[in-house]
Amino acid sequence: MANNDLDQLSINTIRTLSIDAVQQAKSGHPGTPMALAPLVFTIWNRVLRFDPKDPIWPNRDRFVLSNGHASMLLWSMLYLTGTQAVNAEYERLGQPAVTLEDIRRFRQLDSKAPGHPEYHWTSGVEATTGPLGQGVAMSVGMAIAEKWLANHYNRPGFEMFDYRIYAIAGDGCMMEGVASEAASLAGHLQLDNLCWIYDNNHITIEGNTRITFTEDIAARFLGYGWNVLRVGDANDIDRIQHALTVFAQTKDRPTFIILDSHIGYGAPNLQDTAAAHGEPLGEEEVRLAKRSYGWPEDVKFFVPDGVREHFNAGIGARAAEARRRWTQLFESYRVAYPDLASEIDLMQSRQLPVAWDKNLPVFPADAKGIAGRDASGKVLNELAQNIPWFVGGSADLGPSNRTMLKFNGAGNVEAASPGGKNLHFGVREHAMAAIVNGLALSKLRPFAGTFLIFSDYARPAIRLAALMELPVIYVFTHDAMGDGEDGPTHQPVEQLVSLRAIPGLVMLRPADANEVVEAYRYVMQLRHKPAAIALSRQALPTLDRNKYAAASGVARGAYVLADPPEGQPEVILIASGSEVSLAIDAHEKLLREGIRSRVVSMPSWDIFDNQTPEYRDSVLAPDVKSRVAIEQGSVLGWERYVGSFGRIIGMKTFGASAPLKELQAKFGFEPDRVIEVVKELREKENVLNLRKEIA
Ligand SMILES: Cc1ncc(C[n+]2csc(CCOP(=O)(O)OP(=O)(O)O)c2C)c(N)n1
Ligand SMILES: [Mg+2]
Repeated sequence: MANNDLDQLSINTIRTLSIDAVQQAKSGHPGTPMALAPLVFTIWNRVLRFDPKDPIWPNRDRFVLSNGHASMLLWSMLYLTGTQAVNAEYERLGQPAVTLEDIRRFRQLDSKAPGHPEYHWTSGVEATTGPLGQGVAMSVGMAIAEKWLANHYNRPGFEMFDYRIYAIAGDGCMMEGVASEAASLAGHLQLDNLCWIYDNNHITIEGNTRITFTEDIAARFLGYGWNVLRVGDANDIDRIQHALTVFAQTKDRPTFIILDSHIGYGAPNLQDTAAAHGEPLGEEEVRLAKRSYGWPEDVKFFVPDGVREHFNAGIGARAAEARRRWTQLFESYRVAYPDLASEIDLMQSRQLPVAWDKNLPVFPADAKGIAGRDASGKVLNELAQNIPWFVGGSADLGPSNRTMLKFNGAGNVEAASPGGKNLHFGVREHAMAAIVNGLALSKLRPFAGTFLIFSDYARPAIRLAALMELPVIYVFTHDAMGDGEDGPTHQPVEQLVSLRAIPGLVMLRPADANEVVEAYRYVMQLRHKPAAIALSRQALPTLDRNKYAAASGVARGAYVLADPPEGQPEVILIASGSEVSLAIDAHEKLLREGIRSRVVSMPSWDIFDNQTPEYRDSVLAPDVKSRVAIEQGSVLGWERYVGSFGRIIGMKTFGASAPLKELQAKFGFEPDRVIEVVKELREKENVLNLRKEIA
């Protein structure tokens, strides 16, 4: 068969696999795979340097399906190219990433072809997508990472990194704000390794985009500093290939290709309608669509002879050769630059170099103390010197978040110096969080800073980091009312509990400078989890660790910081962050009054919840009912530690604009208030005990 015919046969295989899978699942999105099959075919079989035999080869091109609802495009490609599976330890498993059986079971439990692309679940998926806008925003992080890697590791004659990033997106992605934030930064950084292809089909769920989306998108991207191309016919694979060639030759600008397409292409009654977007075509329309492709009408999941071979001869052969040459080159690189090569090895498996925690500070006891953010700044500056690929920055709050890396040679990531360590995200929290996901997907170890209150602006991408199991670190300063005069707009209330609610996100709120160090020590060793560290703006006393327990207790989520000198505790005070030293003050006063209190520092709920029941009971002694939790955040959730008998000193309203001292008084974050509550609890317990005795 002529190559042209094989091209068309392959494209129609992608289309019909997608149609059949959606029909079988009785749910899904057939229209966009039908329209974009030629695009995806062209990228994969003619251009993409992705070796199906090794989907984690470091110098592979990246393909991101930002319109994740069109996931059948990806499942078709992974199946047809015979992409191999790898596990979380980055070992090849000798089995396919996606089988035809998975496609038959599209969207069913345990199928490797789920509703949307899921990184970590299906090999060959470069990023989890589906929440629109996230994929394209992450692709900017991937492009920054490629530039960083090339700048850092390439040497004359050794182009170890020179890959490109392709992202496909629809109207939805283009309407989402995060795409604009990310595109603006990509233009500024002149990321010429990045290509977005926009599926201009004029259709979203509610109908034609004339009701919502009529901007001049070409002008918009020209304004961002991108090269803008147009391909007027999504079925013209030679034009598509030509545009991709222009992209490859374009320097100093990312490329934006506007591709005019017809959603539901080939379905005579549904093409160009919103009905083709998100529901099965229906048996009759499936038949008609197949007829229009010249396809057997009643055969399902049909893969004609020659199609898989065609992919083998295209992407398979091309990428295998590229990987072979790269692997050979890397062997010589290993001899010429052993240190750099071993760095690449380590980062690829998300490991840390030896002595990664060298020179971490130890803070002496100090009643005046130091702010959480200042301690964090010192730790970040040590870690970044010990771990070459530890990079990060803030959304324009660096001086305030103390996230600036200030040592000699730290440098800034800029178009002319992409190998710097300080990223300046601008006032773009959402893109920042998506971009650090892209960096982490590229195996850099990133951190991102802003005020805790603005974690709300980044939340969709934080959630995806957790879902993707990426070891991203969020440095959230101004974690409570320390922001005083800035008022309720800047004072977090519900942020801590809402971040704690994200499955898999490790949330830490250290109590003093040494807990900050221990928090980072714990977090840095995570390979498959993101972590957020909430840090104070104001100075917190550095606790005397000779008098109180060691800060290494942070690694267990909560620990007994102080106990009565003798006898069992009768009251437990549980606190996090800035409220721990307040609890200690209350504890010392209580002891003087003859009340035996224990203070538990609880920087992290989720780490504590994962300890053994024995350990948890040793901290929160089950027979002590009088418990008080103290945290400058929403009271929601603390019941689980204080029980129905205990009390919570926290926030039930927004804060207020005033100096911190006045706010502490107004909202009850003072030792005397704690003591008052403890006494009420003791009273209540005595009454109950009396009643029990009488009964
Ligand atoms: C952030 C977000 N909001 C809403 C949705 C629900 N949703 C899925 S697809 C879609 C319409 C997308 O239109 P477009 O990107 O043009 O896709 P097409 O139908 O053209 O494939 C919407 C609103 C989503 N997935 N993510
Ligand atoms: Mg659309």
